[in-house]
Amino acid sequence: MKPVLLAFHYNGPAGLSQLEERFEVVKLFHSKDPEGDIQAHKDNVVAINCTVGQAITPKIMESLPNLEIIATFSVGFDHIDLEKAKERDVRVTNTPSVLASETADTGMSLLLATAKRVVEGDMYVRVGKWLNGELPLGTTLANKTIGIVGLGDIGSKVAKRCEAFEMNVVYYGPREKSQYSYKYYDDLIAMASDCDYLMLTCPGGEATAGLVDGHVLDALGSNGILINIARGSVVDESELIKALQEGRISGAGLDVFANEPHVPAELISMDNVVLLPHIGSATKETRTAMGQLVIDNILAHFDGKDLLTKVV
Ligand code: 8YV
Repeated sequence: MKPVLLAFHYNGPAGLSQLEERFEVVKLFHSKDPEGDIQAHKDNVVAINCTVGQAITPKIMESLPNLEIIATFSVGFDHIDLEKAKERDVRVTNTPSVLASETADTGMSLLLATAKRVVEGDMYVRVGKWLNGELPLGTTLANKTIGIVGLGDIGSKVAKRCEAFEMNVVYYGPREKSQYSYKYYDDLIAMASDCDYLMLTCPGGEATAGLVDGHVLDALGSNGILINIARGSVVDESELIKALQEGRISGAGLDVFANEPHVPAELISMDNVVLLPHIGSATKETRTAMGQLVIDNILAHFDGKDLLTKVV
């Protein structure tokens, strides 16, 4: 009998067939009764494959006595209880570097689209408004200051792209990174008040929950634009809505939300906001590379090799 892999996430036909060579794959992504399926296989489950939004709770881990590894199809791991994983000696892996450039590109798409009113402009042409006059002016990127919140894998790729756009790059995070010459702030409000644009690229989870509140938005100011490609939880969403409604910031480009896939009606109704359905890493090439990295981590673990991208 093959050991069982609980697949919360569908890793495509090629990924599935690689996994099926080694495991009995329980396809929870198809299941009408995921709880029942987990219970039916619980003693044989050795691996979990999951992604963002699929909470791997202490309760799930406790119900799987032989679980050895959780491999998430994401760089973020705020949906996995790491304390419980450590306590139970369960490995956790993610997919960091393979998606960094892609996600940075999504951040730049949102930055350009919001500042230069690209989506609004497209609609302007389609509904025939151009016939009656010009679209209101956008905002320049060159020579403006962008503050990056979290200069990690993705944030540093955003910084490089912003340099190519002739922007002045500064950053905020838990510590200064000596390998970069960008100006570092240990105070987010101070940084926001020096910035035209704020781009969030930090991890989600408790440490960053509500980091961008009304005070940070006020510091960014009425000409400022917020871009979020991190997690919805990093921003106090109701404060963001208020700040946009009251003109205390100028606009926002958002790929992530507090309660995905639900997006507040207030945001949907605003012209100065560009909304994306969490597509930071969503290209065929990048998703294929992420899927392969998930599998390679799982196989490395069961072959007794070092994990490629270990979280714990
Ligand atoms: C998801 C993401 O992996 O990597 C992350 O942390 O948020 C995304 O790239 C993707 O949405 C698949 O669920």
